[in-house]
Amino acid sequence: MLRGFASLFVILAASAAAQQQPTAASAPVPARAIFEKDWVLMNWALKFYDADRDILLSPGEAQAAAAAFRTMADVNHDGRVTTDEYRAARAFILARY
Ligand SMILES: [Ca+2]
Ligand SMILES: [Ca+2]
Repeated sequence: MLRGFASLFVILAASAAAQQQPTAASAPVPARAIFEKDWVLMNWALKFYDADRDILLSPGEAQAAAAAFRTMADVNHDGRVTTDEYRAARAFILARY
């Protein structure tokens, strides 16, 4: 479980870094990966970001959802989602949605 969080953190950090570069579209880690690892986030992403309602997260939909999740989770606005921030955001989603 901790390993899962650790790799998620790496993915989130990598996505955040990629977003600040003009080549974000060719980022090696798909935003979708963070949702495929966690059904809570996946359900939330599908509920709010599955724009065409096909119950699949396209790369564009996943990117929008990942960006929204980062904004929600990064409470101290340092551009990174720590394990604690990730856990808090997941708990918030689980409780609220
Ligand atoms: Ca879709
Ligand atoms: Ca942060």
